[in-house]
Amino acid sequence: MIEELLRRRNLPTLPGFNEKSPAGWEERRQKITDLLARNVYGYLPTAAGETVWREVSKEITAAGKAVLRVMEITVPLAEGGSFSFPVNVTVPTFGGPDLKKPAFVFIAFGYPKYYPMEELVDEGVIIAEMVMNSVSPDLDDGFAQGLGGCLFSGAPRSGDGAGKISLWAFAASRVADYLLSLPCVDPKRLGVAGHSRLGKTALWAGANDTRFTHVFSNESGCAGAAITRGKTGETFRDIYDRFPYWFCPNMELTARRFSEDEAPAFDQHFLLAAVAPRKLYVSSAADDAWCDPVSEYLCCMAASDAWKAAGRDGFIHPDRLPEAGERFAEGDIGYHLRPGSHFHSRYDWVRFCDFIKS
Ligand code: GTR
Repeated sequence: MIEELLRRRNLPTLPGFNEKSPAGWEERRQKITDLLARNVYGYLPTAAGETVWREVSKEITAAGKAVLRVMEITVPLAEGGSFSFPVNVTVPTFGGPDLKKPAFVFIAFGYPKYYPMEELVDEGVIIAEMVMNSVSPDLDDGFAQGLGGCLFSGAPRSGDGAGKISLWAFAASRVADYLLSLPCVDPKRLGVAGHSRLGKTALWAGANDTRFTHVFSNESGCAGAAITRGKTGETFRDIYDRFPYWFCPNMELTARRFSEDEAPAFDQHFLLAAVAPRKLYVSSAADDAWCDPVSEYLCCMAASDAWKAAGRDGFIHPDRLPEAGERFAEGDIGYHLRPGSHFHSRYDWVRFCDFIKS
């Protein structure tokens, strides 16, 4: 029954899956990220050298259970000059500074309501919180401020020039550069996580940087973890009309083609597949009609082929749609449908922690 729902979406096949002797997965994965960079998000900027950092401040936090360090991260840019931004790194103190712990790069709005810090400390995970507006403001600034200003100086971008999602994803990788230098970070459990527009960003960061071993999308919906073909709620047209600066200029044509029934030869399961064979977690909320949880669930099913081709389990799920409150996380793709509305709740975070720790 559920396969039939997916068939009706008429999705394009992942690159190489129809060929007799397809190239290796990494080559096909690269093809996928190229396609998405050219048509949706734009290419990430290029670093001209190693990331460096310095400690700005340090304090004990979470009732003495963790250390919070504010770090300033600096990356030299291929365009010349360098760009710096702050990141708040919370490290639980139990087990000492050398006990390897799972770590998340959390690409954040900066609202504390989306981040139950003390609970995460109790889960024993490290959180490096990077706030989107300190990398590039979430507004149509003509790419004149922040990282965008360093790259484009307000000049028009090329068709595949980085949108804000690519700028935020690039910064997430620079935070990973720092985390991977710490003896307390377990490089086999390095996550990247975000909610909504930043869930889209987390997926795109995971597609571009294979050092992220676990990729977490919370209610990312349109241009995130939801299939575009047959999607209800927000469409590519809606999102591009309101937030053109999240994407590359070529997204204009992509949005038009999706709305005129000339859909391009990709869909969002390509984005999820670009995480394979690493671990992926997609969370939806039952009342989040704008995101469309059904299209997120079907997208996980469609992407699962990329894991299966590598001899892995992919997405293990029942032959039906999920009920609110259900979670399927035995395979390489974890999924839950939280009761309630669009939010990055404690419920979601606790399940992210279970997944990265399992
Ligand atoms: C909405 C946007 C969604 C989602 C959301 C958010 O307005 O249309 O795609 O990204 O914002 O980020 O909160």
